Amino acid sequence: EPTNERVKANWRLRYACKRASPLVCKNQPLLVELGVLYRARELEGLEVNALGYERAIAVIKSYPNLIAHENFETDIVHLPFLGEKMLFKIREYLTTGRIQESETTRASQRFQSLSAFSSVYGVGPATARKLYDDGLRTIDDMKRYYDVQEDTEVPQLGANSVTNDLIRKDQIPNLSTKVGLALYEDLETPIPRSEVEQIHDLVMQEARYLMPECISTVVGGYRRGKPYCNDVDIVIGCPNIQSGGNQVKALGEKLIKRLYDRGVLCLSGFHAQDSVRGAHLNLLEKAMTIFALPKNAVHQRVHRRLDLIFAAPETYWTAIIGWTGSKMFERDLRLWAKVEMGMKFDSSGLTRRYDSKLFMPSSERHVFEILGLDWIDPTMRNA
Ligand code: DGT
Ligand code: MG
Repeated sequence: EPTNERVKANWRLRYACKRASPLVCKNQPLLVELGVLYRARELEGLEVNALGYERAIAVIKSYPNLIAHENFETDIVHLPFLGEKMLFKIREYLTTGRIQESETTRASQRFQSLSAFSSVYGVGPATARKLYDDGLRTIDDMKRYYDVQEDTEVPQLGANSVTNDLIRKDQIPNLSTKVGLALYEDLETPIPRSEVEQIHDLVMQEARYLMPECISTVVGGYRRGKPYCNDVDIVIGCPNIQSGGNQVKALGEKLIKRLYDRGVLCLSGFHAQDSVRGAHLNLLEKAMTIFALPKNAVHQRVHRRLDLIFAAPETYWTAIIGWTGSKMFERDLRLWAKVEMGMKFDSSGLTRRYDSKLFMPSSERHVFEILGLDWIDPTMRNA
């Protein structure tokens, strides 16, 4: 059943997890302009300022009508998170069809360079700024700086497992930057839905060989309906897995090994989940990998970032919600759970705060129910 009428009428509310947010909204061109301003602040490390823009963008995404002079005073000035400065920019767009600051920003060398640097796998805004301050301007500058040439050896697909058994944790960032640069063109190429599906099919074919009863959901932007994705995110669950001990991780490691043996992985590392604490210990494991479909596939040999999330039964549904996104939807879901419900929500589980009791939801809908939220279809979670 699709997102209900009540949620569709919720565009005035502050929590993104209570609003319907389509992938593309009526005011998309305005959001593209505001998106530049958001990105510029994020790249400059102005986090509070960036969040303000991110929230404003999310609020406008839920507004069901085209913003016009007729509804500006009646609706827009009353939307949450739109302060004077934001309203000024929207008004500027409304009257001139453009936002001056967005155009200046887009044209600036600094913005272009920082955007390019931070589009490399493993590079965040702080590193990007440092590179710019060191005089670098382009991806080619960056390739020289990191000593990545045309013939730089990228780990070969399937050649040898590069897992955290072999690489020290502190070497991973540098290694991933080098790999990110060596594979820059591949990793920049958007992934069409049909290729996401092929990758999912292949991964699950191998997973079911190890555990016939395991289940999976493709999450991330794919699940929110994006026609092209930047990476592939898959949550894999196993109804019969024991939550104690290391069974979740063991399944993950075995699957990674099989994928190497099939020649479709060239890099992987396991990451401890963000909330590895108390009740959630060993319930969720995440492997970040670089994957390419085999030679005979329709879409072939383009390196793709593939994140595999392995979940014990207790956390399967919260992991799915936590990894479907969007980031703003997730942020407000955590906030709602904490402030309004006295609960703690994250990908690895849903707990009551006063006694840390872990809930065991039986479906994604059940998680929404426990949180006292109306159901929102994944395609309407693009806050
Ligand atoms: P894209 O760029 O096409 O891959 O778009 P998304 O929305 O798939 O973005 P992505 O893959 O970075 O993340 C998917 C969702 O998963 C995102 O909305 C938030 C969540 N997520 C990403 N990284 C982490 C993480 O390290 N821990 C947790 N708990 N959630 C994460
Ligand atoms: Mg993704």
